[in-house]
Amino acid sequence: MEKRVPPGQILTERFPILTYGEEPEVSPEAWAFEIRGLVENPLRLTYQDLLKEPQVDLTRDFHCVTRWSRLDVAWRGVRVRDLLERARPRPEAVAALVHSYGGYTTNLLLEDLLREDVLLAHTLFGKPLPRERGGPVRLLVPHLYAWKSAKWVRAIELLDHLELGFWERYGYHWRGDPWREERFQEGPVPGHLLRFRSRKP
Ligand SMILES: Nc1nc2c(c(=O)[nH]1)N[C@H]1C(S)=C(S)[C@@H](COP(=O)(O)O)O[C@H]1N2
Ligand SMILES: [Mo]
Repeated sequence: MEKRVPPGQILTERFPILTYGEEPEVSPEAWAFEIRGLVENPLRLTYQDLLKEPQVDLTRDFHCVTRWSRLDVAWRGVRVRDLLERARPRPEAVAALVHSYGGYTTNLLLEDLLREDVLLAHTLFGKPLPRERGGPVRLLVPHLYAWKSAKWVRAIELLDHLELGFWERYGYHWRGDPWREERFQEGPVPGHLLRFRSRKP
């Protein structure tokens, strides 16, 4: 049997809610999402637009870096990869900073966003995504720790370097793979990913 629980994680039947700071209030009518930065074709979607895109149902395990894992969470949403293909990232785009309503951010590699199970999720267990879960729409990145799954997602900004997000600036790992226990950043972030190394003087 395939191992389901990453090292150092404890299973919970509960599904805790983890939000740092205020919970933003964003109605479906007010919600809009953008892909911007290093793309040929910047893209903007409303909630209605999102529902017209091809829909994907996914059941995935959810791993929080604070050591709880919840198995078999059922989501529905739109593949980020499909939207990125339409936005056409420029060749120099390697990373993204994800922005949420309320100011939360998290960084990802473009290749992590292009995985087929990365969604803009609007439905959880068959119901509209509740506000406290990031409704109307959150990012789902199930192969990385859950802090990457930005709630109340507002934009993906493509960049030619890694710009650290909210928790990453506090010392969380720049990538966050639960199977490698990438919880905290020990040592420097790989230099080739950072702006000050990628820009020639
Ligand atoms: N905008 C925003 N997204 C966020 C967070 C947050 O504080 N703000 N917390 C992250 C963390 S640490 C986790 S574990 C998951 C929790 O998702 P949940 O509250 O649906 O369990 O959301 C992530 N996304
Ligand atoms: Mo978390």
